[in-house]
Amino acid sequence: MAAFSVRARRYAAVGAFFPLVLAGCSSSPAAPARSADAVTVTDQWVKAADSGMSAGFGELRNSGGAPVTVVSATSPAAGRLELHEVVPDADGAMIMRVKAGGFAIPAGGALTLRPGGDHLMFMELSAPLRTGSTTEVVLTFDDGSSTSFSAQVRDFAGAQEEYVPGHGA
Ligand SMILES: [Cu+2]
Repeated sequence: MAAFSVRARRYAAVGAFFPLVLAGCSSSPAAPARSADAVTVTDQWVKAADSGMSAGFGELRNSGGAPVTVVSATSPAAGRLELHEVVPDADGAMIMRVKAGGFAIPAGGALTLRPGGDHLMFMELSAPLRTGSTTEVVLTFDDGSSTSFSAQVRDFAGAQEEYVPGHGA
């Protein structure tokens, strides 16, 4: 009777051990990293505008070991955001359009959003973007993760490329 009791306690101890092992696995380094956790945004700003469209810029740095892609963006300042590139049209004039496939950031690399290059296009501004104010932006990646940042609104006379809707989408 006494021997049986000892064995029963030993089984109970083994049973209690397994859930701890499983819990440990779920947080192991082999678990896939979220794109949003690998990306930091610096030098971010948005061009001041009274209505219509504006554009956002900054540096997106990917500290991860795998490439990541921004596939969409939102901001309370605009009805919608588009991911734009600037390219020459058939006549050599610089135009902007939706960047097919989104913004890819190489592993360990960076993508600079700047006037005359890739940028976040603010469409259908919900209110004037006043110099010195800030606005929130959320970037969503192709793995479904997202990161947000606050961008300062600045005066800027450039970034007047003609918009060609429907291209590159
Ligand atoms: Cu644009």
